[in-house]
Amino acid sequence: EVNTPITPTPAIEIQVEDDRTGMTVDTLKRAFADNLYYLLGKDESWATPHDYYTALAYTVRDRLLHRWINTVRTYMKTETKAVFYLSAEFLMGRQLANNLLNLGLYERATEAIKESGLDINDLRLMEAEPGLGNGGLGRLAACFLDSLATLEIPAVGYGIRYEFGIFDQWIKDGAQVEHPDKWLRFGNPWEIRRPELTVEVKFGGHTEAYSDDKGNYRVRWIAERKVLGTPYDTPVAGYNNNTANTLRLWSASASEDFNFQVFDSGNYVGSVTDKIFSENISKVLYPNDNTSQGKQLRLEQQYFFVSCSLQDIITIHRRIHPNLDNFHEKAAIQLNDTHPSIAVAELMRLLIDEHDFEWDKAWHITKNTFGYTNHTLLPEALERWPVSLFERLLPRHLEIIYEINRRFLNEVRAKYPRDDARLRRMSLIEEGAEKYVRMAHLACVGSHSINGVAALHTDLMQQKVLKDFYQLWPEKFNNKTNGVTPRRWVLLSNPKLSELIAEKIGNNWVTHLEELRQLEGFVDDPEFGDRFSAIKYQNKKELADYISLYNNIEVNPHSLFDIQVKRIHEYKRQLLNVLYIITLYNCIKRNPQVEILPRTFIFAGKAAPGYYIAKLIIKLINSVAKVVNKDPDVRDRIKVVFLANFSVSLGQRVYPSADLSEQISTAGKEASGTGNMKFAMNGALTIGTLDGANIEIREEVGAENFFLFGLTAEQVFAMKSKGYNPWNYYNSNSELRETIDRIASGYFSPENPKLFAPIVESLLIGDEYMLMADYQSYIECQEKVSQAYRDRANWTRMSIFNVARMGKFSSDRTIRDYCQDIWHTKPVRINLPAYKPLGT
Ligand code: T68
Repeated sequence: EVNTPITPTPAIEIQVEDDRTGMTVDTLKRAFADNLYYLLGKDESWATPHDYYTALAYTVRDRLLHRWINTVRTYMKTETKAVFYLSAEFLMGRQLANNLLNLGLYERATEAIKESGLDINDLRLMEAEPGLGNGGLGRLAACFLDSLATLEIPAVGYGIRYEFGIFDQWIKDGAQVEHPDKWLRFGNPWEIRRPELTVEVKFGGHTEAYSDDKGNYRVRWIAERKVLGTPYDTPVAGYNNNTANTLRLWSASASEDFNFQVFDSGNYVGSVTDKIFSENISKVLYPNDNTSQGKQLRLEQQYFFVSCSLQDIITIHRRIHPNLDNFHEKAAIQLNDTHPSIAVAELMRLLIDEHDFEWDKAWHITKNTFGYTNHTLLPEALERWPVSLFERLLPRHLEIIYEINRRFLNEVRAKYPRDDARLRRMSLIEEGAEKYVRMAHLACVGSHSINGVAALHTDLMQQKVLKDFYQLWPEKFNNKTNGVTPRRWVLLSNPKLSELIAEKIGNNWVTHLEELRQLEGFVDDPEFGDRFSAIKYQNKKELADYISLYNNIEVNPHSLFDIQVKRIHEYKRQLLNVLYIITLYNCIKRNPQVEILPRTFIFAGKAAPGYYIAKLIIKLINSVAKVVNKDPDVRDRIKVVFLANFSVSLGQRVYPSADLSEQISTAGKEASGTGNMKFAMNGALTIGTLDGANIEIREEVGAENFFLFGLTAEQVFAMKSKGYNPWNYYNSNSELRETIDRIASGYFSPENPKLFAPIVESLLIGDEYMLMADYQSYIECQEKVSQAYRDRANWTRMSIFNVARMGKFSSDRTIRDYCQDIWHTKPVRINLPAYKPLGT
């Protein structure tokens, strides 16, 4: 069962009613029936729920196509600058309801489906979620596409059409088990394949020097193999406007003529193997977030989609402009982390080798085209590729990178004479037993803008990881604090709250989130407060039903819903949350009569399949749940729930149901966080450290409406440099000692008492993420949370302040800032003429 969103603004109408573009209930109903019959070849005697979903999806897609075609046509006529967002991940979430909402069609489609004897909520659940991302970075790209379309900015998202997205997570005996994500099994009605736009991508081989007919020194790249990239386009509708931008994802296949060469030599098996190698490139999403695995196939994926995309952008440019001289004036290409940073070398190669540019002019265009967004400071996530791998896979690019580096180091040398240490630190090549190409350095040198994703993150980036680059080019650096789209994360996920807000302040907040400030006028209105908290209760009840259905655990919707949903990672410190649960449990075991506030602890999140400790933390959460949930002393006052297979869709249920949002990363480690924003926008209070965007959220909502604890980033660094010893905390804090001893004793794993020893060890030896240091502060802060929740009226007040003051964290604001400071792009209004069929 899913929520019914509201449509607060009247939809823009188009002038002509016909089966494919008409927006009335009757037209929609007829189109739905026709699509079922003619596209799927079914009627009601055969159709499955999935068929009905597909028929409705095609009905919506037709309406989208009309906007899409007009958008593309308008962009081709106007010569304004466009944004090209290159990202290895786009975590789009389900499309049906979001498209209905942005088109202003939700209510009429609901009615049309109802008149067809069906329930739109059943149909919505049939859609497979396109999980083409790991977490924050991929979802940010999706929120950005929504905002770009809503702000009417010409934009294309470029990425990879993975056949298998992020794995399905099952929980078996409390542990994570990965299953392949077969999201395309029943087809994808939202995409359109464009075989005529297929491009070729080369790999391997060697380079040759030659002189052209003017006697110029030139290089040609003789590749060893070629792969084809075919684009699949998905329209991205703006909210309540006529814009439909494009998400263009590339799928890899074998290049036919290349295979024939192998056939001619009689190597049949070799040719088939080669075909499989080619198809492997877009087969599967690498399931790591915030780590770089350094696999050859991953570099192949990166180069594949970058080369396809740049060739495509150049083709688009050349349809409108006579040459590439003004490329950087018409195209702003943003690199979503370093995953697409090979684009710097690839654009240079295309300009010099294929479009006859001289180095300096090509470099000017390249530098002014690219912007680079950094998403992490964690050393294990910084991408570096062995030079030997580069040489084998991209020999021409390695030459170009060496030349970029030679010129760059000359510039550094000129500014900092006799500073060899600095040259070594800044070089694009890391020297050592094995040499590496540093992709962040390539991205910095090849871009005119380098940005972090929250104020603290940008600061630390400038002072630590990219310090030398900041000293050399301070003007390139800027901050763009992340945001999330209020369309999906409030309007679609929390229809009841949206309706209440609309009743009080109208609908403008959906595209101007700062207007939520007007809700502050209602904080002392008891009627508003009651309705606000009744909505939270309703949302919690719905999540309780979900938990009952999928986890077979009964939770009390009157208890405090304390929720931590995000990727499982040591730096995010799900384990600290568990330590608090065990502390509470110990407290109850010591004195079963103790007064404690009823709480439901909810977790969800995937662990990278090769991340041993993260998977063990999942097992620990479930093992603690098993003990706590059934212990009669607990008397149902504490419940622990791990929801399997966290996803965008599950997030849409979870964020609106939270009382408390856990944002407890070690200060300095979480670049921004975006879940923190989704929770607060839906009225959850945050318990958090001064990390990432938490700092700015606290600034906005007010310190009195935020539960702060823990060391600051500065204190973390100072403590580490003095020599941090977690044993001091173990020895001096008896509550902490009991908590750790409880895990170490095997109490939660009687069948294997040593099971969690590696977790205990991670705390007592090194404690990289300083859980021991923050423990006491966290426990005390959680006690304040419990006290605060007892005064329900005041809690609701604080919760309303959170919703009212989250305007800054709309991705519309973020995108406006990117447009103004980095991309220099302006909106293009799309008008929607009546559909005029060919030949009429
Ligand atoms: C996240 N990064 C940041 N990376 O951790 C988060 N990494 O603080 C921030 O809010 C978010 O980006 C958006 O800026 C990621 O999500 C990855 O998923 C990732 C994927 C592949 C390789 C490395």
